[in-house]
Amino acid sequence: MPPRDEKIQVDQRKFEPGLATIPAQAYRKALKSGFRFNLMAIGEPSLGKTSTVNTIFKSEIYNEQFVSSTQRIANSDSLIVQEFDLKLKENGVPLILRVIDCPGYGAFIDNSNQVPTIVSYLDGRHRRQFDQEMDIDRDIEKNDDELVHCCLFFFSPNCRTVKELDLECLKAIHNKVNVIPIIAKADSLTLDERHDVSLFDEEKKEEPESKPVAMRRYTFGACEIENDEHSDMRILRHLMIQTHLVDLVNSTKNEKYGNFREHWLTKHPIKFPEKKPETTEELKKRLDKELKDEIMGHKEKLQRIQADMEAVFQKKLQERRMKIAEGERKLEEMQKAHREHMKDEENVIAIKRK
Ligand SMILES: Nc1nc2c(ncn2[C@@H]2O[C@H](COP(=O)(O)OP(=O)(O)OP(=O)(O)O)[C@@H](O)[C@H]2O)c(=O)[nH]1
Ligand SMILES: [Mg+2]
Repeated sequence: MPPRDEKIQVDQRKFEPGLATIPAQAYRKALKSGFRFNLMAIGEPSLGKTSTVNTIFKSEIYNEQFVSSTQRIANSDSLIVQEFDLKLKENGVPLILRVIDCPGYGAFIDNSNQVPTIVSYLDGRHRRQFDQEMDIDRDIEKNDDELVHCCLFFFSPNCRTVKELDLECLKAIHNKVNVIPIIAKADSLTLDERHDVSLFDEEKKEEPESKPVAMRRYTFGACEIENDEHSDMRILRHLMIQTHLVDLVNSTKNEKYGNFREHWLTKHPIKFPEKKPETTEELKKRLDKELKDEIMGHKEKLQRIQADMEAVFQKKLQERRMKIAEGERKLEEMQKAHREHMKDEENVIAIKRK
């Protein structure tokens, strides 16, 4: 007898049911439904939020509908959460990008209501997701994930320590959204200062030299945005879009939204309507009623069957009667024809006798 393991081993040469096509199927489905990425940017005025998001996606994401912090400060005394959707496509791969900006963050003398505003926005997204899941008519194919998948959090380069407001905000949002901290305008730091706060460490890739390069010119030289020696922009884009976009989306759903869901359900457990236990009398009544209904049902069914059978019988009887009447009519015609024929024959014989 062969050893147990050998018995269940599959011959790899014959084992080709088509598993290799599964990734292609997933790819086709993903292309069809498209991808969604919801990106938030938080930071004090003029730290480069707009410039950074535009540079990451190599597009003019922000348009005239977006309010800058300067406009917000002039027109109001608090922050707003502003969202803007746009469709991007690269080599046939569609992405719906939602940029969520918070113009006015850290811009006022009293910034005390700002963190609650951001938290309530994030909780609102989670709550919406939860309500959609609980909806009896939920459409699971619909790609309208509105959770915030990533937050670029900008720190001012001029501070020795993290500001009170930033700390409060990070504490409040870190378990609601994936946060990527960014030292804004790091090109204004010296090399030593920059080394101390370097966020990413990745292999460098050569860019073709002939391409035009985005850069900032200073009296002392130029800062190339896509050059890893000068800026972490290329590495940030690589991490956020090329290697970890799906991870960010999934971890938001599984961990961040999962936290909210667990917390929410603990606080608001789903209550099913309580049913009072039946008394013996009620049980007897219910069973009697069910029995009566069943007997009535059977009687009605029997009556229907009898009526159907009667109708079929009457129909067949009618057909048979008509057939007999037709036969009689034909027989009469034949007798009549025969009588006439005999009469003719008699006439012919009488004539011959004369
Ligand atoms: N030195 C330097 N300047 C930058 C950088 N990014 C943006 N800037 C400049 O900073 C200024 C403000 O940039 P924005 O991108 O509008 O900043 P923002 O944070 O969106 O500003 P608000 O929306 O008003 O809060 C512009 O003049 C940019 O050119 C950077 O990395 N380094
Ligand atoms: Mg801006």
